[in-house]
Amino acid sequence: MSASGSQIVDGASSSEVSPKDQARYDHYRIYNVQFDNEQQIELFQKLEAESDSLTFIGHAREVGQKLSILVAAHRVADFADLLATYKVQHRVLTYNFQEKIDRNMREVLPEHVDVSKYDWQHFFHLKTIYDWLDHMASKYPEQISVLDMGSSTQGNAIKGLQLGKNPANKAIFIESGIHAREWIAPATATYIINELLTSQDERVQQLANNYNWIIFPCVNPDGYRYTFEHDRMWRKNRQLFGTCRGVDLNRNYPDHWNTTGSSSDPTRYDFAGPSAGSELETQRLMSFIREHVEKDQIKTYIALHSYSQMLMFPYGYTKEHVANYDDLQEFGKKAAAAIKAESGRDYVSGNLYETIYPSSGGSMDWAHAEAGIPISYTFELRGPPDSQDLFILPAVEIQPTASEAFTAIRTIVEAAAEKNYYK
Ligand code: 0X9
Ligand code: ZN
Repeated sequence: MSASGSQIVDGASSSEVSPKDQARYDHYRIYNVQFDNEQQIELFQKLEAESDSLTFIGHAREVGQKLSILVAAHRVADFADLLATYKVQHRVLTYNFQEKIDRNMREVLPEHVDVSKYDWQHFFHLKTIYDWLDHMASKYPEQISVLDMGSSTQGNAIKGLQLGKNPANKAIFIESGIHAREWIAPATATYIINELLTSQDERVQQLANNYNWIIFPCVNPDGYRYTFEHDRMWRKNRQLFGTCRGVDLNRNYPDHWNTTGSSSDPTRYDFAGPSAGSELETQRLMSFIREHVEKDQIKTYIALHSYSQMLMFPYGYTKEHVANYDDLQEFGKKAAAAIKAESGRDYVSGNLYETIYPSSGGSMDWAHAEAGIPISYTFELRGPPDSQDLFILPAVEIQPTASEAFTAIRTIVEAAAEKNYYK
């Protein structure tokens, strides 16, 4: 090629500004389907296995089940034809998913924004969240220490805070952001930190004084960064497997690993990994818990996710009941009632297997069964199960969502205290 001709430089023409390497979802539709018979279920199981242009939010499993599916623009005609041919009940929830993403990206403050701008009306990059953690630690040196689990697969720190300095107190552990695209989870974790440090509410102050809190807002930092830079819908970590990437870290824990509701195929959203506990992020969290569970007397483990508005306890891998099932059920119901009273939102409570879907290798099951943490929950925060936004929650909902999540945690902890779990 001649020096004056258009040259290929880094895969793009040198005379043009190259567009960013970002996944786009223009005219992608969200369908919500309902299965009325076994034939439809088989059809959709086959469809999910065959197609990488349909993003299933869950798997087709049972009659009566409703499922949201993100359909690529070029598959819309074909997909609509299938629905008609097999008489599948459905609704279109969203016609152009990219619009949701565009709106959401306008709600992000720039990465290098000053931490004084940190709030719960915007979403924030990993760097800003970490700067804010450091800022809070320097503002409240008596009550806070900065924690670092170690680095992720791609060398990002997994940072958190420990709040409360009375070593006699029992500890509550909050894990957040294991799924990259669930941005409301890290935002909720920082909201809780802020409330514990600044709230004038007596109930909150009691919780801050009577318990130590260990909070990691972003336990999948590589995935979280990737959702800002390249693909808003990324879920897993960024570990490389030949032609594709990512382990679902919430399928990677060594408790009945890869037995149900997970995949052995690295192209899938719920890939369990090549072996139990294979991922650095999983190992970091496990070592942290093992090191601290006795030392810091961690009695409560809360994992924050979205969406579907559910408060779930173990197990995920079996419908068998945990030893303290009745207590966890009672605390969950109380927490859902407290949310209803606060915001009017409906949250469903129950064991994970029956409430959302069977799934193995989740952190909560491991925390409860292997680490012996009696009060363990996985929260699915807003929106509702038939959300038009999927994981793209509007920023105006951060504050109310985080507030109701904290209300649920408070309710659970107070109810568990009455039953002497923290004695
Ligand atoms: O599938 C998941 O991992 C969770 N739902 S999400 O939409 N946030 O991805 C459900 C809970 C996971 N299961 C276990 N903890 N076992
Ligand atoms: Zn999740």
